[in-house]
Amino acid sequence: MHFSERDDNKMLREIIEKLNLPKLLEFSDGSPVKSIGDWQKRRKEILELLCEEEYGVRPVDPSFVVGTINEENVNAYAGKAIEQSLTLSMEVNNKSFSFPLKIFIPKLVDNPMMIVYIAFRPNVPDRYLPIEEIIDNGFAVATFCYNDIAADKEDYFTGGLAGILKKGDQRPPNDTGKIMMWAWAASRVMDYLQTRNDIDHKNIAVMGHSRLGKTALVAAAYDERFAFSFPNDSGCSGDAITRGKEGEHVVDITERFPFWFCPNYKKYVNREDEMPFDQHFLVAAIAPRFVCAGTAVEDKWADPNHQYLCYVVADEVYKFLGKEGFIHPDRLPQIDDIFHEGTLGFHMRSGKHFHSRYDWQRFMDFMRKHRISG
Ligand code: GTR
Repeated sequence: MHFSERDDNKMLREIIEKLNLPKLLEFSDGSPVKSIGDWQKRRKEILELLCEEEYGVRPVDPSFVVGTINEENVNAYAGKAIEQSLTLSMEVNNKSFSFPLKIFIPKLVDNPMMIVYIAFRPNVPDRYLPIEEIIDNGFAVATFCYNDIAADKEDYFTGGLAGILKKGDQRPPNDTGKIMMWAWAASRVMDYLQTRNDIDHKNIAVMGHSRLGKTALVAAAYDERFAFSFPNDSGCSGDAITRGKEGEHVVDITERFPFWFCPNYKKYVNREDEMPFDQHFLVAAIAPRFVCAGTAVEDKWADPNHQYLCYVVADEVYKFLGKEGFIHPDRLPQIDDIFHEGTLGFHMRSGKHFHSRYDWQRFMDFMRKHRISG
């Protein structure tokens, strides 16, 4: 499926021009990005900016991560899968930190592609994680519960990783927010996965829904070992362009969930036009790797139109790097749209905010289609 209007995109360009977005291929001092080397520097600049202004400083990588298998069922799901319960242990700030991880490996497939799923709840299966269906599709899964990293509530950064990183009573302006902590934990799972020989290391994805879709984007932006990112219904502060969007804004999200972000993000409450970034910076920082988004037509709080526009705009960097980028028609998304041809993918399903099996099927389709060989 190719769209002849693709290079023109007149209608979408008009919408985007009005948003007056900060430029991707221009350094913060105004000089242009002219080469791949320039882009690598620009990417660093973008990642630092997002740390400073939105998600907070990224914690340092631990010097080691050890995975201990506590329980194993080699005949799980009617004998189709190996199921393991593990503990990942590491040292952060000279203190030990550990969290539980579950791994599912399909037995009938050699070298399965792997999805790191950042979960709301520790139990598997879960309404967002239909594990048997995923196994039957030949994918391996590694999953952890975000609350085991840092609690998703205002606990004044006293527990878990947040407690270990805490610097004092007053949060510094660029203090690490919890989205960044959950994303950092996905990288620790990646550290551990490097030590296994039963998965396809070239095709490891990170996936999450909603606040954890935001997290899946941050995880892939800061860790180039993730070949794919699948943000589902990630919306505000995830994959939706903030300027001019419907539904949730910086004012809403920072009021209800200040602990997801660094304190600096609050500066932009009702001043979003002054942000030196927008969410296309986050998606572009993943280039040239794959990102495929799930959206829902009734999820107005996230705003599927502005999610779509984010990929339309981030496409510029993918093209600059010689990739296909986002292949789409010159119009806003419609119900049942699936755009999977390019490096950036997108679907919009019927219904509300939810991580449905339909979303899972589309993400698995995308990963099969773009599997990196060798
Ligand atoms: C909402 C929040 C959204 C989204 C959602 C979720 O309350 O405003 O940004 O993250 O929670 O995670 O389900």
